[in-house]
Amino acid sequence: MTFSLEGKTFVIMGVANKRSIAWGVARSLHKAGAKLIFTYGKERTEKSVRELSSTLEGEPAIILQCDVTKDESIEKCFATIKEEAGIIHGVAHSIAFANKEELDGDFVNTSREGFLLAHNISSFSLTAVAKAAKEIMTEGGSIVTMTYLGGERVMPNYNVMGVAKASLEANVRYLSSDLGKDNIRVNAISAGPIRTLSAKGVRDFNTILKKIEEEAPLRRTTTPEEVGDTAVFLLSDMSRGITGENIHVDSGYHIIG
Ligand code: NDP
Ligand code: N5H
Repeated sequence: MTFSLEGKTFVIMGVANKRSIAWGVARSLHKAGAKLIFTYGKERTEKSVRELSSTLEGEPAIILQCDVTKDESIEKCFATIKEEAGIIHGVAHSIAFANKEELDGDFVNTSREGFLLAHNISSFSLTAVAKAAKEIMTEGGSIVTMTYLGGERVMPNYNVMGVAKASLEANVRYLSSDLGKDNIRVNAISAGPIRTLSAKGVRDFNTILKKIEEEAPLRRTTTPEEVGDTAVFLLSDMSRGITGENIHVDSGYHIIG
């Protein structure tokens, strides 16, 4: 077994710009020789994904819209992938959303609408994507999603997203139980804080990063490259005995206090 992913095809969902964790995953997968397919949510994201993708050497990647709030969008996207690529060997799901105003103040004030929106995009989307992807992972495969420590512990301001990540982490376990018989593995990476578009506007982000530099066992913050390389491991046969797991790529911060 090696880390080479030559001859394998992976769908990467959630590149918004060069800072996206999904772009870190894309670069690591590309280095390992994999063929990539990108999906984006909003129309306005397409240009950025096309520009980034064109910086990767080799055959141009397939790039498709997949708005995970719409069943038709997911169906159409995976039907096109089947037509254009045949089978796939894995999916990197790097998607989450909550209304900005609910990522501040007291969690108890979360609206029904905001709660459902966060859970729809950040957790249910993994179930819906796994169902569609399963049909074209006929040689077995691996699905990886991104979570955060706020799904296991109460973190200031993470609020409804923490509850959605707890759901996502349980989603990983139930999906891995279902899909194991098809030799499809499902795992999560719990990433340490990284300055991305989603993290923009988070109050005290510098303070959060500084605390990690001071307290995490490795005394440094997490990079998208570190997450990307772990994703390559989870998406490759090197991790063939691992499913339903949540691997923390966070400089070890989760073991502290
Ligand atoms: P980005 O903002 O770069 O990525 C978030 C992505 O979610 C965007 O590409 C966005 O695409 C996509 N998205 C949102 N709504 C939808 C939708 N309806 N359909 C399809 N795509 C959608 O931020 P990150 O890279 O930080 O986030 C990626 C993942 O990593 C998230 O799950 C996040 O919770 C997780 N994570 C992030 C950490 C961090 O510190 N940054 C730490 C731990 C986990 P579009 O705008 O086109 O809709
Ligand atoms: C404890 C914290 C800090 C407080 C909480 C931050 C939560 C962030 C997650 C969500 C995904 C951010 C989000 O939905 C932002 C949107 O409301 C506004 N942004 C957008 O719409 C942009 C344009 C698009 C691209 O974003 C999305 N998501 O579509 C957590 C931090 C220390 C770590 C962190 C930042 C975790 C995480 O899950 O991302």
